[in-house]
Amino acid sequence: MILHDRIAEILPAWRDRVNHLVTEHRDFKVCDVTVSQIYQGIRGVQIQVTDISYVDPYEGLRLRGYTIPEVLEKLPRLPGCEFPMAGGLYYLLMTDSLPSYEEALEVEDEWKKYAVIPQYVIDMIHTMPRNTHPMTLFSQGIMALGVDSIFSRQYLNGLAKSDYWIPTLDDSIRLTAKLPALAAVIYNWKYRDGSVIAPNPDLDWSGNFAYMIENPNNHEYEELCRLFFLLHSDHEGANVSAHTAHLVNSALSDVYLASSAAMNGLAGPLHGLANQECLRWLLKVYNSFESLPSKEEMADFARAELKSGRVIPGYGHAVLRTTDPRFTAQYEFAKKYLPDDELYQLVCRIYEVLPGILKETGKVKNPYPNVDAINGTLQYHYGVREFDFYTVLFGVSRILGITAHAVWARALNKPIERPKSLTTAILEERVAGK
Ligand code: FAM
Repeated sequence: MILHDRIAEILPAWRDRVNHLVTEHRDFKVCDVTVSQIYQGIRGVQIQVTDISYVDPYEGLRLRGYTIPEVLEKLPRLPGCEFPMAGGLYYLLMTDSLPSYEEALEVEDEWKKYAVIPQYVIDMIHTMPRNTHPMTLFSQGIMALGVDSIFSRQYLNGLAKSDYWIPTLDDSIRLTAKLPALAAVIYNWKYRDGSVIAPNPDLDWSGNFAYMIENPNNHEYEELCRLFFLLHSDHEGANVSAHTAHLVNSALSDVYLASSAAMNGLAGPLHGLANQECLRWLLKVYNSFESLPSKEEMADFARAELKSGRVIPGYGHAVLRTTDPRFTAQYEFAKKYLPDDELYQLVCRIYEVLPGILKETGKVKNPYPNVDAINGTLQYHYGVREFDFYTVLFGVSRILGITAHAVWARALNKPIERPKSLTTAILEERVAGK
């Protein structure tokens, strides 16, 4: 397959670069770790290398070196579509180059071969209690698909270490192929009549999700899916979900196990679940006013929230120090497709006043919006109003990046991860100079 061919072509040069660093500069010190970092989430400690994506504090996310505007401009799109095919994005993440139109289509065609969800997975989901969180169902579904792991089967048969990446890529293509259908099975069962709608072979990977949930605004919602799935596909290698997948996969657990574990991390309120909190807050603001608040009213509301010790969801970021370009891309989408939507207008009003107010606090390092400040508004507009499902959409997209990290970790022969933990007493002795 085209992804195998391209990776096989570029892999020797990548292995040479890594071998050179590890053999010629093995003792070069990358960074120090302080006591406070150990106790505060290993924040800022440079523990990972990944070439799939990088988050620059001032430019935001770069995918394989390309900024979000560049990716949106350069990736191939289907005729009549405004946003790129996810197949082209996956080619970019997996290899280190932009695909041609034909190459992007080839990934899409490969996905179509494996897009259908086996009946046993549907049955498993349908036997769960109705109140099961959709992220639990998503994680379970991914694990259940893993019975067909090619990596796990070949590993038992004595696969050479230098070839681990090949069945990891096979598994990655088969898993990612099924994600829109898996998400649609969960959505239709949790919130609709449980119909299972087969993927439409005439549609691309992203557009198919809109089709399988029978979204009435199909064309525009398909476009939103193309944009959303692109924007959420990766965000460096050390956030909770990416790092979890890397860790689990480093034990040679296959990508189904690793991706499922990643989704369990993404399901946390401090990570992927944050987007539903943002929409909840936006609706709270919306419901507090009879109409769109004036700038002064909005400013008073925000100051009162801060005074009562609450954080303003959708604003701030651990790494970014500017408006998240993923926010900007969706903001532009809304400006074009839903300019009269009142929630979108509220997003604009908040964007006008909130950075100044957060700056007044003197402590918020990034007073600008992150991607979650608008994500839910767009889904809500198109009738996807089940908040607890938003993280599944995030997960569908993020597994594109996670599997690309896994393929490259195996291709570059990264070993099992095993950092060292200390005891409080050891730290106390060290700071006392003993
Ligand atoms: N509203 C109020 N206070 C905020 C704030 C916000 N939006 N963002 C940061 N602060 C406060 C923060 O609580 C901290 O206060 P204390 O010193 O009193 O503890 C201070 O400003 C310094 O924080 P920081 O260094 O600027 O941010 P952190 O790196 O600690 O935290 C966030 C980053 C994203 C957790 C934080 O900005 C926040 O809580 N934002 C609101 C929730 C949110 O939007 N989450 C989604 C994040 C999204 F990008 C994602 O990962 N899905």
